[in-house]
Amino acid sequence: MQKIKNIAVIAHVDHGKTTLVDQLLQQSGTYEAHQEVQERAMDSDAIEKERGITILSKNTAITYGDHKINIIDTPGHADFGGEVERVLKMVDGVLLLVDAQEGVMPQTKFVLKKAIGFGLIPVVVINKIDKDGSDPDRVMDEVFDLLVALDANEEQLEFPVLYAAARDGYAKHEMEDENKDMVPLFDAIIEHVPYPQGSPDSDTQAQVFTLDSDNFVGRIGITRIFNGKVKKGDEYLLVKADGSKAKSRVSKLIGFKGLERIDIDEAEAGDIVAIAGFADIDVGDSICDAQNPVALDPMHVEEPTLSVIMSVNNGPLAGQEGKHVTSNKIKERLEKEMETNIAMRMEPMGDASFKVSGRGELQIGILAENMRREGFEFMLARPEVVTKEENGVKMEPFEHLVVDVPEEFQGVAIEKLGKRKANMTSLTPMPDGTVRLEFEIPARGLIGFRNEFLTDTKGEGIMNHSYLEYRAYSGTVESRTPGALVSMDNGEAVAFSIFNLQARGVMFIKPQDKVYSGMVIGESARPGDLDVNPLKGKQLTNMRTSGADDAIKLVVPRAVTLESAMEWIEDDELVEITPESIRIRKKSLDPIVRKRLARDKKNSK
Ligand SMILES: Nc1nc2c(ncn2[C@@H]2O[C@H](COP(=O)(O)OP(=O)(O)OP(=O)(O)O)[C@@H](O)[C@H]2O)c(=O)[nH]1
Ligand SMILES: [Mg+2]
Repeated sequence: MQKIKNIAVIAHVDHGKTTLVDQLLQQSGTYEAHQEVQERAMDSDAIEKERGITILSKNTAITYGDHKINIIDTPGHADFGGEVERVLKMVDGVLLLVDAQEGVMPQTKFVLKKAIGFGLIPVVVINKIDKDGSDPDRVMDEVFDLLVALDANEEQLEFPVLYAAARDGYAKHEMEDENKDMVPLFDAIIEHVPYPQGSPDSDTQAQVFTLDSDNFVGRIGITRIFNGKVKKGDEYLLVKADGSKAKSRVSKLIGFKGLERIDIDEAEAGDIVAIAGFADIDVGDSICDAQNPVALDPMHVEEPTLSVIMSVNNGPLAGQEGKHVTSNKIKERLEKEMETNIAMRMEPMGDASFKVSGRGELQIGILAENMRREGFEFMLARPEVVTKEENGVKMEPFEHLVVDVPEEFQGVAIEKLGKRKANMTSLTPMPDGTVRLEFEIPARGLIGFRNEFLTDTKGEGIMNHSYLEYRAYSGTVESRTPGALVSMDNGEAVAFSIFNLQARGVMFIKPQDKVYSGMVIGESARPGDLDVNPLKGKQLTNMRTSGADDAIKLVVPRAVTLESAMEWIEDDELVEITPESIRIRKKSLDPIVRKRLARDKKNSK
């Protein structure tokens, strides 16, 4: 039997997980000398590459000496925390990375809490020790305190620690040691991560933790084998979470080797392999011995906390830029997404709209971004938190928020967060002159906060949050103060009028952009919406002749991105998304209807 170690790499976003996996791949000798590992090789998806973040967890396998090490790289962003939770059940150890400067962050807490809960002993890697502001001793203390706070047992508190610069390819036991290679980390994995339990001679039990698909063989389940063997061509019983069962043959068995996948005939307890041949295989399903099936516990995945209504684009520019615009097409696409993305939900709402729920704006934003790249057009409404009722009490999700701000902005950050019902739990001056503030805040209070926070801190503030728990509903939370500049006409925006409107606020459009009546073209400097005309102005020919107009200087408009728009909009606004444009509009395009609604709202207050 092969000696196997199964590990997951976990950390807060950007602390260097994927970079570390690159180095482990490179230095394990899994590759021939001439093969080069691409930077962040595991981030294989287009959006992952572009944004430099991991969205889906992925696995690879390396050989080190006489060991096979299965490594699962996980996403660090809080919205994808559900992925991490699933993965932890599949491994026998974790590498917990912590940035030697940033230290323990919200998602460090989230993932470590889960790992401790599963009884895993973390191999702690203080990473990025090459950074100027790094302070490995302080960070090490933070990790220790966190483990104590999480009720880690004595064995877990004896965790091994390494100091590393993943990017530069070295890890070491003591800061004084030489910067050499990853050998100390490899050795720590072999020494501290337990061997898989289970026996190859027992009845087969395997569990699916990720899905994949292949044009030739269909759905593929990436599984961890806990007991027995899985052989190509043999028949097994697939047991689903709801208890339903289906027998089928393994049509293809795939093993992992570095970034390659290889066809294999057999795999046994302790290993991670990909299995094809089960038509409706899903995450959490068990693959069991056909004669003596004993299913594994279904996986617990935390429920979505945020939802947004997606609807057919019905604005005046609808259908001009996208290929797929109908409600049927959107429904089909969403249904397909829900098959593989188990952390998300979709519910048709009638009148050509759908409620899409997930763990955060980024998760929903990435689905929307993928859809627009595939040629879809649609609209999104303002995200809402998913509330629930417990013993007759209305509950809402709370987040753990950490903001790092230069000292001079501490006051404004605390004040603004207070209005959003945040409760400060700690204030720590950092060595670099910034202050680290920690809060517990209803997730509702965070919607739209990022923009405001960046403005208030002149772009110098950093904020990070991750899901905490459901708590009692905390009443009204303040939202966006500035009103919208709303176009009152259809056509192409004119430079001269944009120039005049600049004094009224921040523009979202540039000359020649298509606009329509009811479209939001900027953020007003004051509260309350303002109807404006971006088409009015002198003809271009006049502009050139007039000396005064030559001085027209247009400020660069604020870029409207999918996520910034989702954060910015209010209840009576929508984001219009097409393959080419992101526009913001009022729900009601008719100015008279809007006035009436605004009046009703005022009267009801
Ligand atoms: N200075 C320094 N930078 C590093 C080191 N390791 C990684 N980085 C950089 O940190 C950034 C994030 O690295 P990733 O490997 O993508 O981090 P990650 O933890 O996988 O990020 P997510 O998957 O999005 O959570 C990249 O720009 C890396 O080049 C290091 O040892 N030192
Ligand atoms: Mg990554």
